[in-house]
Amino acid sequence: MIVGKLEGARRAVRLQSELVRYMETYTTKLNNNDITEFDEQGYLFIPALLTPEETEVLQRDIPDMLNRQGPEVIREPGPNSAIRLVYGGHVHYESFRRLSLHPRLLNPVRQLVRDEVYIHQSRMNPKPGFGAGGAWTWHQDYGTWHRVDGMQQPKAVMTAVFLNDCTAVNAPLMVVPGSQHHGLIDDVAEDEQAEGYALFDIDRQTLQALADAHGIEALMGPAGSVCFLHCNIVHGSSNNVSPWDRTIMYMNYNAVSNACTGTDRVWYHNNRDFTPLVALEDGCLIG
Ligand SMILES: O=C(O)CCC(=O)C(=O)O
Repeated sequence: MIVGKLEGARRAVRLQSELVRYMETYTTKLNNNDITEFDEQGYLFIPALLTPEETEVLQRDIPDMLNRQGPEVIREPGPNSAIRLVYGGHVHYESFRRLSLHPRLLNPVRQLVRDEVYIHQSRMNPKPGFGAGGAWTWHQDYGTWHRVDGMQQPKAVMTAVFLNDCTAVNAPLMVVPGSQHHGLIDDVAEDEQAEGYALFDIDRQTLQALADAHGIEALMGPAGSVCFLHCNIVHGSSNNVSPWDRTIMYMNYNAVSNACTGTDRVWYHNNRDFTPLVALEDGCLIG
């Protein structure tokens, strides 16, 4: 079996009627079943929420992002290593600014958070192939945002926008469904490898218990898929030994009523502009 092509999913994407259905549904709002699924599972995965044309507009800016030289670019440990993260794309690139205001992201996020939202941070994780893109140990993003940025409540949603196909073999993002119900986990250690960003690794016993109780799901789908993730969901990923890159853009939104009180980190980690975001038109990426 050739894994990594996702032909079935792609065929579905090509079906115009299917596409129109997605766009009409998600431009306006999530239905009650979607919201219940998110509240129970801690994530809501929508395959091909962006069309191939829209996704291509975003993909075009990846090479330039990978050539940036600023402190917002974080490398894997070691000399001449690959890029692990690029923060702040929604400020530096018009395409990602539009993505951050896209109604197919913003409207669902507002519904899931039950509030107006602002961008807490955005980051691209390119996870290149041939082993260059490193693993992510199991963690909760709220762990960092609460401990470091002073976010008071877990009223934030991460959106994972797939810029490449994510398959079983190119190190997909993995989640422990329902783990957000356990709240902020205290059994953590600050990751000393995490230079240029902060990460709190969940200890093995806790992860074992959570995984035994809830299982682990890999998030897979074609480029353009989007997953909305509760900020307390436990997640991680392995390194990418396949030949295919696995780039995900994370747009992370916080409720305006839950604005962070910390001021230690720079804007691209902890954005201090809490102005409620206003969605653009649905065609904003290609218009
Ligand atoms: O993209 C991945 O594989 C994991 C990234 C992640 O966990 C994070 O940025 O918090």
